[in-house]
Amino acid sequence: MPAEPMVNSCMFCDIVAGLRPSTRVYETETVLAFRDIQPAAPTHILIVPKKHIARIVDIAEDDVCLMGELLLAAKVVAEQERVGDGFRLVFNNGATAGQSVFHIHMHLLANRRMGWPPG
Ligand code: DGP
Repeated sequence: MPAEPMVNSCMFCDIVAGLRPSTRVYETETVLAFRDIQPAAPTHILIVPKKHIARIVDIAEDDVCLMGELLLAAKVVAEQERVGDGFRLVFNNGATAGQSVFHIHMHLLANRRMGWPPG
């Protein structure tokens, strides 16, 4: 059984392609950031590679730069949102960890108190 859905049924691929509406906050050639539709914090932004990769465990060596670009995008978005002093970045990998959309996405959460350990 495949571990990931078909690319042509991926909702984040659709967002990247502009086929599904989203509130975009930042974009480069390789990365897109948009507001989460179900915010878990006053500031909740998803940062995704434009390339379809289902899960962190599916990253290949060729993707190392791209994953760094996600972090660089997080820095820029945090500055844009004026939350540079305090934000949390989260990747959920796999349904057991709470991943519900199988296109890698980094959650940027801010503007509320963060507990530790995370739930
Ligand atoms: P995760 O559970 O880690 O896979 O996070 C998926 C997130 O994606 C979740 O916080 C809700 C968000 N989400 C799901 N569908 C859409 C959508 O169509 N648009 C936007 N902007 N966010 C979505």
